[in-house]
Amino acid sequence: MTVNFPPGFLWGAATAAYQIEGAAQQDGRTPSIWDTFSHTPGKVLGGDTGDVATDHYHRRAEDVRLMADLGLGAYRFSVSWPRVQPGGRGPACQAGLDFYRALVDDLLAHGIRPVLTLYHWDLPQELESAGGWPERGTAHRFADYAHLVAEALGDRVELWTTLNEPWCSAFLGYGSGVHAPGRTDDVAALRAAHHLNLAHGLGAQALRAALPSRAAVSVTLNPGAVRALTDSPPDLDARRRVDALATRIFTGPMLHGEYPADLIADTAGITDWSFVHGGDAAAVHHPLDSLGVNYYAPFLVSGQAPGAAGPPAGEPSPWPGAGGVTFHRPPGKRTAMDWSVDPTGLYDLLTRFAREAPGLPLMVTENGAAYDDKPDGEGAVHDPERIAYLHAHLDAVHRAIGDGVDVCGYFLWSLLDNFEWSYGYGKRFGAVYVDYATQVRTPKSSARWYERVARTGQLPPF
Ligand code: GBH
Repeated sequence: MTVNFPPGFLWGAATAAYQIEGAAQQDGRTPSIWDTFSHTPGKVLGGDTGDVATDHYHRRAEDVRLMADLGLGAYRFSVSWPRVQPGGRGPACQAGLDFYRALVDDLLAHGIRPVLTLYHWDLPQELESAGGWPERGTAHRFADYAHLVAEALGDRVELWTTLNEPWCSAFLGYGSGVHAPGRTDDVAALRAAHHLNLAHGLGAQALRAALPSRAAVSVTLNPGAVRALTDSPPDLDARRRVDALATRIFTGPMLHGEYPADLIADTAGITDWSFVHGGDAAAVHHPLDSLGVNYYAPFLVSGQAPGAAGPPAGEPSPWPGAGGVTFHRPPGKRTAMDWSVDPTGLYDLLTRFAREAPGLPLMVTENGAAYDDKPDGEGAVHDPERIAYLHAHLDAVHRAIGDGVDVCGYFLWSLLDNFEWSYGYGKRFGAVYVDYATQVRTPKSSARWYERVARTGQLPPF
């Protein structure tokens, strides 16, 4: 049976500025929290930094030609805030804007739709030094930045995304501290989550005001596909708590105009949420043109019976208010990240949002896997596991579409091997292999497989 996707379905690949651009100190760019973090010993594996990354800042034209060669219809990239507005406030940096304008022009010249994300985790360090996302002012700075980029690129970019995965920014950045800025403070993490919601709302309003009416405004989340270990009440309660902290803390205000009552109750011992001002919920609840869903792997959780001893206190965690929850290693195949391979999680999320937000188109803005790719004697890179991963997940997307879910596109993470945050360059997610010593790009066999899918709109038999 051939698996056909609807006509007009967007086939793309995704990247993020800090992971690929390099040129960290060029043309007026100031440091972001990821420059500071990666240059702090012990924070990133191998001491890797994004100083050079895949040198995309200098190889932009070549990379766009590569996308065209791979038959991509769309490219999802992020703008580096400190490159276009050094220090995070005040006037634009023209050289920074010129880079993105040239990128967008190259894409359009090759018939590739630019999908622009304003914030993929690289907060200007100056704003972190002033308090970062736990401070309300950062949301207002973000809205100013959104306005500035919309003024510069609004004539040629039609798909706009405010934030990428605010969960990671809030809870890995300020809760567990494994991402920049590396703080470990539950209250700060919850405040950050709210101010990211607010930044999304104010940013979306700023975009609407500056963009032509045909432009679409979206946000990308990494909603949790959470499974309970058993059907026991404590396990189901653990699932509810993790779902609130992973997903509903964002979809509550963004899609429904309020924070979930159970989330407020679960976190009552940590904060009274007085940082949520009257009017914030309405600001966050801005009508969206689509919702971006990033998916890699599910969570498997269990709770504890009433009266059981709690987990050791004091361990930094990205799950404030979910102290009694245990995270398990799901059975089955895994990737080089040690994440399990479970396409049903993607199907479950897509059908859930179709029920929860009827009429809101969904877009899979990231999906992919890391494997230990190595060139063979001829320099070719064969990655059959990645092809199997992509095939299975695209099949899940197709199944959701068949069940009536409006999914309008799919973006493979990632176009290129790149700086995988706290794992550095050791983890390769690319469809294209990068030899970091020479910056030579070699499409892996998965890239050629994906090219066929993108060009035909069809999954080949497996
Ligand atoms: C995305 O983050 C990012 O948007 C992208 O920049 C990144 O390169 C890509 O994915 C690959 O990592 O941490 O073991 O509990 C995804 C981050 C991955 C965070 C899954 C939560 C849950 C499994 N998410 N993770 S675990």
